[in-house]
Amino acid sequence: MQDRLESLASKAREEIGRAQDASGLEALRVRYLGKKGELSAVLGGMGKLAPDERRRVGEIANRVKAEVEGLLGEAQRRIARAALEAELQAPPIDVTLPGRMRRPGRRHVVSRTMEEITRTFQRLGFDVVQSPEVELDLYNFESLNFPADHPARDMQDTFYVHGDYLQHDPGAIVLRTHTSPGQIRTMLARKPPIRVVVPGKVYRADSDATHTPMFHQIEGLLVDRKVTMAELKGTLDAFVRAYFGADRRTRFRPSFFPFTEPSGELDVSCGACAGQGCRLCKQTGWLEILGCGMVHQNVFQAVGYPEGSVTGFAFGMGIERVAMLRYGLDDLRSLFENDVRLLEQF
Ligand code: 2NM
Repeated sequence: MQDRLESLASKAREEIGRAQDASGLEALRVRYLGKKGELSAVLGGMGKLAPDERRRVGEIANRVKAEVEGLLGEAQRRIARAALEAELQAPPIDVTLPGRMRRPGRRHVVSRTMEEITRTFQRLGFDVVQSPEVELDLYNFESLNFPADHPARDMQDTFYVHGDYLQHDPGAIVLRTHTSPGQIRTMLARKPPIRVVVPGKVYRADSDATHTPMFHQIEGLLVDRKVTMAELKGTLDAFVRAYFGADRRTRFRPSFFPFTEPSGELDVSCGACAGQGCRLCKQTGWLEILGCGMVHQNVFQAVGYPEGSVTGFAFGMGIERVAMLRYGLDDLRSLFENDVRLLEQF
């Protein structure tokens, strides 16, 4: 038994001396001193010894155990020292190196333009309303005084989700072709006086240099008793000067829309040439920016406002078009190609 203890001690000296890392050392501690370790295995036979022998072997066992514990502690300090040394020898971290820059993104120019225009109308007292992009024919066309055979209702122009345009079905479901159904919904939900703008995406089956199947609009509506065209002109004039700048002039021309009578277009003097004529304004000195008019009484009737009880004005503009005029872009599609070289410029 004494021999076995001595050989255990010499094996432990050698193995612990060779240990290279903390986990290897822990495995050795378990193997020699653990409950089911080698020392326990040897001492398991002590019960059979005579009392004298037992005392003698016990003393040796205690000495061996103490030695192994000492060796383990020593080896642990040696390994920790080596680890620190290795860390100190490694190439130092250069704390003066610049960090890896993350370039911040930015809002898309269309989103920005929409937000700026929306904010301008908010300052003029308009509420901002959201409305569904998937819409009933009833709200997109029927309530807006579009006749059953109006070309905008054709499959060539409108995306039908459900239903057939040939049936002239007001229950048909379409992707809204303008945000006007948002104004119909507002009139159905509120009582005059009403002052709202509805910004958002609209969809038309159209695609070329100046048209994309999805684009953005903002439309406005003001309804009250005895609203006149003077207020329409004054409001849109104030918007143009607030958004484009105090030095810009405006001009109204007659036009036609099913949902307004009379209807008009608003031009703003060209900012690139101060109205002298250039490429941007096609030598006219004017930029066409929105359509507008006095809301047709048939529209009020469709939302249940008694004939003659109120008047109002409405207007609508294409965000992409305004952004192109404001920033001098010549291809609408460039706004949707997501080329960062273009997007970064705004
Ligand atoms: C435009 C031009 C003129 C318009 C009319 C309405 C409603 F719902 F009140 F009838 N909403 N938007 C309107 C009027 C839109 O866009 C060029």
